[in-house]
Amino acid sequence: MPVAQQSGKVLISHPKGASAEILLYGATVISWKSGSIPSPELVERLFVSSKATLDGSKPVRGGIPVVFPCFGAPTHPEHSLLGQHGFARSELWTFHSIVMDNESGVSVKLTLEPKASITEKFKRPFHLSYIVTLAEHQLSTDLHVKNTGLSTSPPLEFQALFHNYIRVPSDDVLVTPLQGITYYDKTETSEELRSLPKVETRASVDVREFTDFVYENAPGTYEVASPVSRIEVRATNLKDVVVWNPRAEAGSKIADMEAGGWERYICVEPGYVRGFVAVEAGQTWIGQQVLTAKL
Ligand code: TA6
Repeated sequence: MPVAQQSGKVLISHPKGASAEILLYGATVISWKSGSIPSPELVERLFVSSKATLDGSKPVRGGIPVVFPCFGAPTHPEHSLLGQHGFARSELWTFHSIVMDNESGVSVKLTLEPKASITEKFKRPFHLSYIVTLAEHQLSTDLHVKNTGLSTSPPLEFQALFHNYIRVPSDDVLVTPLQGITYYDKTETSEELRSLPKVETRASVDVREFTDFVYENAPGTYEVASPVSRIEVRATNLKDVVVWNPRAEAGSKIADMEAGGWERYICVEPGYVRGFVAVEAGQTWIGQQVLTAKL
């Protein structure tokens, strides 16, 4: 059965064995099992903390949380009542339809529309569609943001990001290519220093130390390589990318982080988070990522 729904999840499977699970809460992908051409064995590619809350009472610690309409603490006046990373990851989405089901893969569509839990904090009209596609060695996620306002209404301004928790040994993972890219270091202790642009000098970025870097106008295609896995992240309309791992000092303070969890993932998060996307009334913006298992 390529698509099934059970206990608040959508389960999709590929004829050649790959699978994914999407929690309707937050439209959070909480599992992606895939092989690769050099290594066909199916392995879990995402990290979800064993202490993650999956009952819809708080955002999932792991998988692929959907960040919308703001990244981090809100900075736009229309987002001022929202929490960190916005509301998309902490609302119940609706399973809309099977978009594709053939030998090349399976696509499902989830939707989110204004409802009281949202409109009490976010006043702009919108419609979100989230399309998750599973291929033999790939998983892609497309976020469609439509400004459903009247033609006379102002543009809908937002940020969006796919908060990927990629399962790897964090002491042995390298992200390329980021050399020469401007970034903002959120590990700095003052707002002044956090706002200071730096330039990445390393040919490969590791997360052996506490890392929380927002790379601006980044290449859009990234390789996340470790001795045991290699994932390519290819982003469209997502000009920035965040690399995050809290390491022990910060990670041990995260309530729903399993003991030592920071040793087992890296967050490589394509997004549009420096500045805001502006979508005119009646128009739709699409941000996409394609994750390919290469090892
Ligand atoms: O994407 C990196 C980041 O913004 C970090 O600063 C850290 O806060 C992480 O997201 C997790 O945020 P969360 O709200 O899920 O605890």
